[in-house]
Amino acid sequence: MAERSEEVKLLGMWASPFSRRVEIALTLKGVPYEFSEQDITNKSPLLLQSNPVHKMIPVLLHNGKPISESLVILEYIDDTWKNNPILPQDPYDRAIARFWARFVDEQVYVTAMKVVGKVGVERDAAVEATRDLLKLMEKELVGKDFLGGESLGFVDIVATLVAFWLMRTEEVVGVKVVPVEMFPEIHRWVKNLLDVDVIKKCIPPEDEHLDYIRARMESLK
Ligand code: GSH
Repeated sequence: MAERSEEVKLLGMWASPFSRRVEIALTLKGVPYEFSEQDITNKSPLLLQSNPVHKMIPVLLHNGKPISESLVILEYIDDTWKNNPILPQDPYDRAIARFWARFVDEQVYVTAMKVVGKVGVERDAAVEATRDLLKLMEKELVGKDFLGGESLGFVDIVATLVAFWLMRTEEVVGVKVVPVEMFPEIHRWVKNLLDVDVIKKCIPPEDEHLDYIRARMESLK
């Protein structure tokens, strides 16, 4: 738990899967925080000053000190507030968790973005490439309730991007990237996630989120 004198502030954006990861981790730890909604089309001086390298949300301000990049922030939270650990304790298991987290961001997210950004044959190729990556995640879930094992962990928090961003985006784009027949384990995992109170509390409400994704896609045309 955060000490009373601690100041924890999250510069985030309600619809961002990266920002939601940080909210999940803070909520799981029971750390009280102030949420500061940022307009990423008109960045605030505080955001620019706190993350001068990437100029992106999320940024966690802990007693005024900024930490950027959601994976780095998650590790900082786990290192700072020791209750309800997010990463496994064993060094090998920690390395494997970090490996899959990077896989989600560097492979799945980057490839899935092309499904949104491309049309025609290029989109079809991006759908296939995303599915090839998700098949690896599907295999990881066999016999497990969560990517972290028996309970929600680091990789699950990171992969909420697949559950609540990719799987909502595909609805808006109108292309089923993760069909249940092809990915039964991923769909079972999404159900398990939705049974976790912290997740229920921390994911963006579906209707508003779908409207947001729709509007954002229109604005990108
Ligand atoms: N790798 C970053 C992380 O994990 O924190 C990605 C964060 C990110 O993509 N943030 C987006 C952003 O701030 C919002 S979802 N975009 C503003 C911009 O690109 O200028």
